[in-house]
Amino acid sequence: MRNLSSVSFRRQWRGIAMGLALFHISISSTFGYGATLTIAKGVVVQAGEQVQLVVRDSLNAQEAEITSGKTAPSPGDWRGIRVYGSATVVGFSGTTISYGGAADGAALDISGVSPAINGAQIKNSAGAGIKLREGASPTISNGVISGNGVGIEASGDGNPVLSNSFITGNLYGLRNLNPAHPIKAVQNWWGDTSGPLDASDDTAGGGLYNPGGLGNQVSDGVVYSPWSNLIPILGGSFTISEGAITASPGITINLSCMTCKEFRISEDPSFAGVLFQQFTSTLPFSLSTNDGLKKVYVQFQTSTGNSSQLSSQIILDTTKPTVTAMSPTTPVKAGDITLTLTFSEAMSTGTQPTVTVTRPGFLLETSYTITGGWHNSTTWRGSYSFTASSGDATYVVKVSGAKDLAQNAMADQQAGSFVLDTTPPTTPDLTSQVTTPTKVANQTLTGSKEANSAIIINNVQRVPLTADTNWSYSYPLAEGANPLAIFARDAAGNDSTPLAPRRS
Ligand SMILES: [Ca+2]
Ligand SMILES: [Ca+2]
Repeated sequence: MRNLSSVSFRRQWRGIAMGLALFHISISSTFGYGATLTIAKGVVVQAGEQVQLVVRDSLNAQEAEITSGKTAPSPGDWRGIRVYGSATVVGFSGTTISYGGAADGAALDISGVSPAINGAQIKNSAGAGIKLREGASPTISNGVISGNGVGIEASGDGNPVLSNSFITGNLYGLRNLNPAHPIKAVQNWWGDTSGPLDASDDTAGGGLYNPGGLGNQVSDGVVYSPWSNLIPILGGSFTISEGAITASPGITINLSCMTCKEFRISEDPSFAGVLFQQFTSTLPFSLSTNDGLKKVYVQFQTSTGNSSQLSSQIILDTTKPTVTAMSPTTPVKAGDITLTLTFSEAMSTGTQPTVTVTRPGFLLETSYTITGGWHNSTTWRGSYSFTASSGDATYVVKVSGAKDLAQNAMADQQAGSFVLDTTPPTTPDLTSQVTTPTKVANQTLTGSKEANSAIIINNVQRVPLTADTNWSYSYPLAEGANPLAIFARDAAGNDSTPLAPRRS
């Protein structure tokens, strides 16, 4: 025997298949501080022959499996888990412990402490499934205790409580070695509606007697009545492999239930016309074909005919996303141009679209790739630094490769176009005579300009952008000197050189 205590301090076992534990594993505070082992959901611990997991401090076993390391396991392949009274925090939640109990031991042997054992499966132990000693008073609920030599064996004067559990297929169900100190075990399923077999008539002493019980056997000192006439539905749950959204109506349902015999699936909560089928852990299912939010209902049923129902939901989206808007829409001048694309729906922001702007040419078109990223789930922004040498033209924006949340890829799309104009307008002309000095406060200024340009006088747009080639403006003079800076501005925002400074 060898202790691996030093490796187990404050350790978490995660992942799948821990491999084989070849030696006894002791969780104990040899060096003066608390040793904690967490066995996380999904971990499989395979115990080598005669291995025992000894808990003197703290064990948090979640939905993990602790089982035989043999490919063809059988009861008694390993010893089991021994929890000593020194243990502080111990819990088993959804844990499966199987094929332990070698040497007439127990899969789970607890002395003097009272861990919560909820939703656990204790199966196929050669000896006891659970052994309770020295006042151990665990609460065992929603458990499956099956295929063991003895399901639960209690000695001492503890007050364990067993409820809503499935106790079948054990050579002996629940044995109380100290019947003078009864154990509370009502509302459990013992394998038959007739209840557990209690062949010992101790009714004279206040005990129970159920010689006709076809379920697992119980000893005196077990308060098993009332028992459950129905198999409890334990661990019933399901998930949809595809998650919250899918691009295809064909989905995969993953089912789990420890005690169910049958199930059925439907988008109809009344399951009209849907038959129960034999329980299986994975099943393909076809959603109704129209896009939208689908509610999926699963009903679990046991062999006693009771059922329970759960639902989940998934969005079916078979529609490819598109770009619905693009900016800029007006002409742009040289500089960093920000291109904004608006998509028809929330997008998968882990995927970047390929965005190019293309200048058509007689022989060869020129393309620039826009780099950018998602601004939010529906908006993508990128930029490119355009110069006069980029080439003035109408640029076509092409977008491809973006995907929606269901991973539908967009079709290659021409999202729109914009004009790059890096050429300033010609300097406007001023043909009206300006008399200076003057006593006329409003001077009408007129002249010629390039079509599609505005006239800016002293940094204020005085004449809006029009196709006209003449302009006129009544300029209000201030008292004193009125220097006039006049230039033209085109639609892209390019400014002409100003007219030579005038004074009025
Ligand atoms: Ca009895
Ligand atoms: Ca879509």
